[in-house]
Amino acid sequence: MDKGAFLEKAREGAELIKMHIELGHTIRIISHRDADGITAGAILAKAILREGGSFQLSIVKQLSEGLIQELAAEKHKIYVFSDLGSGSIELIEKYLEGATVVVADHHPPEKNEFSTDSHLLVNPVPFGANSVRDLSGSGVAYFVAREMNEKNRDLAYIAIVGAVGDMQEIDGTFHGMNLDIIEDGKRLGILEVRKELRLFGRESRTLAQMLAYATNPEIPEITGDDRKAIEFLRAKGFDPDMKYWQLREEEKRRLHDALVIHLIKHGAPKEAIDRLIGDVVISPLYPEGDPRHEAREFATLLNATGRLNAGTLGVAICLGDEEAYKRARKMLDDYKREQIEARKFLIQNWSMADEGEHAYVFYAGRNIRDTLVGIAANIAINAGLVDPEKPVVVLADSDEDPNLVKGSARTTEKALAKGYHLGEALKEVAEKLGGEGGGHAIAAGIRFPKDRINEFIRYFNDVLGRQLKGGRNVAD
Ligand SMILES: [Mn+2]
Repeated sequence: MDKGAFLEKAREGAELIKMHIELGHTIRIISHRDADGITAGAILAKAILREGGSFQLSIVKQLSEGLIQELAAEKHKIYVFSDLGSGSIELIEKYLEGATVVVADHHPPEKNEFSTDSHLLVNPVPFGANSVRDLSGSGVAYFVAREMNEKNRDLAYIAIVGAVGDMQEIDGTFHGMNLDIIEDGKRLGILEVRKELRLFGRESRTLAQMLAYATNPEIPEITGDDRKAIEFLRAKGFDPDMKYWQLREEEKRRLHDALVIHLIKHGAPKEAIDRLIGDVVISPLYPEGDPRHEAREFATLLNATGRLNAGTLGVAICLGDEEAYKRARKMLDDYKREQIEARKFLIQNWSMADEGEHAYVFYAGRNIRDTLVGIAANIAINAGLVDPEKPVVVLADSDEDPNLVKGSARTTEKALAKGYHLGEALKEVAEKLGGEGGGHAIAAGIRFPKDRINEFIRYFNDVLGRQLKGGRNVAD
């Protein structure tokens, strides 16, 4: 890729932001709610603070037309979009015409440049970068920040956490301009890249958990089986309760060898082995055993704050706020506990579910939080409580409005093959009940008045029945 030309764009973006800081304008930042977007937002925020500027930041799930209109109504002089915006160039031109806009993103853009002079796209893709491996949104933000001030090189670790969150090194190694960020970080002594076991949990999981929950790659006959994981580790002379970070270098090598041999024996493909041992980024800025010490665990923590609508808490964590870190940890623990309790409640009370001709409907009242109904419906399927060829709906009282229930429908590929489309079904039923509904064929949601649950059950079964008779094949 043409790095020089890309860096020139980053410099232009930096100049625009600095100019508005000098003018005393608040920099309006909008960033994506995954780990990449959260780190990108944090990098820009830190860079602005460093120049003595002020910012206002939102972490959002996506950039819709409505949101851009709302942003326009705020009437800021400058908007900076990070890890999003490349797919909304025309909408940005339409609604933010009078303002300065910098889009610092890595997604393939709608077009290579804005047509408005005051709008700037900083994106490596038009310069030949591969958006999924050469640079992430946090990386683009990093280069803009570095052009604002050399000191911002100290954000290199946060930038790499974002890259890892986007799985830019999924094949086991970093590529493209991610390597330049790593160089900066190494030079400052704030990060290290090791050839290590890339399974999740270096800091916080026991070796047994690390292997039993391994998904990327899966370990044949061990993934999903705690007992087998423990047996494997004991047989190779490891304490299954130790954590990876506690192993001596020689022990790590012995574990790698044992796992590679295990994979080869079970006929795993070469790329699975490449992905098993590879680049792992750690930072001496945090103590060993702290999830922030290793990039993947840090990214997972940030992703979770985003999903719980607490992305700005994630940003605060990136900025080094210890209180924010503690609050996020507690939030995640609570969330995990609620999930476990929801699962227990569902399994113990499943006999209360209404089994109709085409669907199961389970009303949980206030016993399951309305944010967990989708997870609950999946639990019903995965725990074997239902016939997998019949869709499942879990309903719970709405947290926001006591007169409403919120529901999620889930099903399996097997059921879809029969012709069901849950999104279309819930949309139709919601219209009849005076609610809102829709979604994908396999997963959909609905909200409707609580006193109409019985009608819901009847209509939903009817609509699904008609879908079968229509004999339509589903693609979604
Ligand atoms: Mn991204």
